[in-house]
Amino acid sequence: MRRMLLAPLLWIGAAHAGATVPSSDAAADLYQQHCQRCHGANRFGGTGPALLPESLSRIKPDEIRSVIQNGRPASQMTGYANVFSPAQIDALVDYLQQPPATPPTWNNDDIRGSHSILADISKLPDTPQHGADPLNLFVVVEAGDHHIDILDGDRFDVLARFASHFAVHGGPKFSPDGRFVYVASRDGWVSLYDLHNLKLIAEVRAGLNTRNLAVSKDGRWVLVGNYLPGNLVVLDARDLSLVKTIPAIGQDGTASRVSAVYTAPPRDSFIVALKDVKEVWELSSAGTPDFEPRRIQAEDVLDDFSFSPDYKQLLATSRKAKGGQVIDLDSGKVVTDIPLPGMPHLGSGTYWKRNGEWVFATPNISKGLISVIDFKTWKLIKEIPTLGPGFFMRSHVNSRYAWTDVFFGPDNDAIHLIDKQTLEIAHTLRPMPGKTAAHVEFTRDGRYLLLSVWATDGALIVYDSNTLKEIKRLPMNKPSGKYNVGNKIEFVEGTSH
Ligand code: DHE
Repeated sequence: MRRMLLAPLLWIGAAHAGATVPSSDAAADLYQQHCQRCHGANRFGGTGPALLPESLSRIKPDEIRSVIQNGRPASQMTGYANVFSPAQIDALVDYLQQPPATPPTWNNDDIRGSHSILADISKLPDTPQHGADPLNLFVVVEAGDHHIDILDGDRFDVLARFASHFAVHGGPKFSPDGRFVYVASRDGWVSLYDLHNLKLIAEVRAGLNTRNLAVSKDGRWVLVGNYLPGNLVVLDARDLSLVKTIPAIGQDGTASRVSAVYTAPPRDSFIVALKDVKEVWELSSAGTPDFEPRRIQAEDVLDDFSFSPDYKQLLATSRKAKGGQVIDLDSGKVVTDIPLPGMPHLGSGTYWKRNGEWVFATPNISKGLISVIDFKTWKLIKEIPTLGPGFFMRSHVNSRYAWTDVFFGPDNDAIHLIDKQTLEIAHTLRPMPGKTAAHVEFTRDGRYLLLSVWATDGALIVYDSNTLKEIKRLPMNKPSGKYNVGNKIEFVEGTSH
């Protein structure tokens, strides 16, 4: 709406600007009018990535121009070709490659200075105070107004709602007993929330532009992966105090951003994907860890990855390579390439058993198809055409179907239910016609599932997973991800890890 109101004014500006090349000040003004809402006033990043020479250095100016003109398929970035004149776009491309007025730094003192303890855990009861099943709670991110809801997974009532930091992205992670949840926002804030007492415990800003976080197997450490500064930040999981920062620097000295961090419970380690150097890192979290990375050479840089069910291999994806690679964590070797033609939002793929064998399936964010891959042979079993590219796919061991969205295009209100054995689309639902339907998560027993209608006047819809009947509809403001405590702490089949 905001953009539509401004557009006519900009057309006048564009015609005017056509004669002369806009100055750097004019580009800075355009940035503040149109870009800062997502990319941050200082260009340090927000919902969108940081737009700084450091983060853009590997991208050619023509590519930056094309993204401003046409948008970016795998993200929320839309095209501005009808808003800016070509000269204005050129000026913006140039502006974004210049250092910002305020240099982007975030050091250990900044992290410590941002840390606050909001409640004294030692004075809080250590049993659930809400009467609901603590392992069947849901943490629901309401992206529209930056809030988080805690939902009773049996009655589907909201038990608590609190403000999050700007643009929570990626799955919140839990302590092994399910009492604490750790939430990261794109602007670097990490929050610690007590699900027994429904209280915020602590917060810290671990970076300027954060990718995601992981919690160690024993629940002692939180590892945060940052784009800006390109580093890993180790926090004490009890209160989010800073333990250590580890710059993401490749063996040859090249500085990198961190794409993603995950915990690998059977290995008692963290696995780290690096975005600018061809390395995967493993950091042991066993005993008293020193957090020194073991470096594994990859064939390409990694945007993200999924684990095989036994956590021995990574299915890694790279936007540049337009495909995937399988990396064996024990041998530290790349095993093979895998056909993933449409840039999956990989952490959101899922796996299940078909004819007794594990299969992996993922939507692709730039192609309307689901890739189904055999975990043993790494061969493509099937590409299932869908009504459009999607972000997420979820299932449960007790569900016949894997649910997957059509996030992009005219059919973004559709949800496909893929039969896990026949690999055919068994049903297509349209929960709220005309509004994006996306991201489901099952209750702990798999009997029900919660689906997001991703709109300002959206909703969280509860379905019976067998009859597919709607059980309840809770109005919500752009509900995005939702996470079941029991499913997450048990790392169950069908959900994200
Ligand atoms: Fe995500 C998870 C990366 C765009 C919503 N997304 C993740 C994770 C990664 C990732 C690495 C896993 C983190 C974890 O769970 O610990 N996402 C990326 C991208 O690289 C990409 C394509 C571009 C970018 O903007 O960074 C991207 N993601 C989006 C969106 O545009 C979405 C739809 C809206 C938003 O919030 O920005 C989006 N991503 C999500 C959600 C999850 C997620 C809801 C958690 C899924 C889950 O079930 O665990």
